[in-house]
Amino acid sequence: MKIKHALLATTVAITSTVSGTAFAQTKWDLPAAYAASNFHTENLVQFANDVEKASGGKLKITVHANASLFKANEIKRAVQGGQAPIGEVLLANFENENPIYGLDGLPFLAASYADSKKLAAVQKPALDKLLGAQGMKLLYAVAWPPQGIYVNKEIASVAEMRGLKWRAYSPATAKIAELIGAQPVTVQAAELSQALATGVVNSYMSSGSTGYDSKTYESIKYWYDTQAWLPKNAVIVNQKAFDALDKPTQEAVLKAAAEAEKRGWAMSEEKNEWYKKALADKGMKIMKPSPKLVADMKQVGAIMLADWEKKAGPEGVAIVNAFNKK
Ligand code: PCA
Repeated sequence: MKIKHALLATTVAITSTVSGTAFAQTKWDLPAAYAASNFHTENLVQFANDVEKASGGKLKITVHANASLFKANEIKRAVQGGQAPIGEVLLANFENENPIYGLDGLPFLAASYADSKKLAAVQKPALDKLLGAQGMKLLYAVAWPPQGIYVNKEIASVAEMRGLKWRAYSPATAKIAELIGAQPVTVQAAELSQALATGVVNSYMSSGSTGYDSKTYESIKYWYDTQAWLPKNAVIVNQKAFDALDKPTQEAVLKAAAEAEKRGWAMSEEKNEWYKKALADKGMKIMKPSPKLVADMKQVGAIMLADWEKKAGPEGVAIVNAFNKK
């Protein structure tokens, strides 16, 4: 592990251009936690290509998909400590560190793309401040498609979900299990296929995207399209690594990041429809949740928001109020 991580340190190599002039090239490894074919990862690769082009080859970013360098929960700390100069994280995974990170992981606070964009805008200054205090910088954030319920039987209410073996990916998804009487097991996306295949879990909430990537349709037949929340992936950079770049390269990174954010949101919305069709083609039943199931889940959301506001205090409440006014 030590040797592998040592290789991640920013490397500067002297590269020759076609014309023969030498220039310093910085190489960044970018740990990411999701499948190479996932739209977030594809967007990251395009971001990396754009940076390389716009910097005239001065900065080369290599994306390492599927948690191959660091586990999902380790990426943030790796970027903070400089073991990785840059990385992609799921913000909601870090709610226990600070509630602000978990704001977009709360059921039914922001449950459409439009609301999710508004939430992202009011959350951003707080995220910038938090990450800044930890020596990092937020480059861009993109929402996953809306979260629904994968379950191995038909359900019409939360009462019918009691006792399910529930895969959680964040503190909030574990809390949902607790509130509905299911048994939470935390499993990150890279290990989800195996957890499903071995029967460690038989239910979870996530997007059509992760159901497709993990081949959930091989063991679970129903997905209830509850459209409960849209958690965001964020690309974060170690501030010192960023500051070490020359000005034009920094600008190239920021410009490519702004474009990646815009492109990523569009991809997410577009692929949401595609993933649902793809799941149905694989034999999965895409279900409209019953009014009772929706009402039950909204109650879960209300409890979680109240808890969140208590933990987050006045700063958090102010952000939620600003969102509600938008
Ligand atoms: N997929 C990720 C997080 C949210 C999502 O849609 C996962 O299930 O791990």
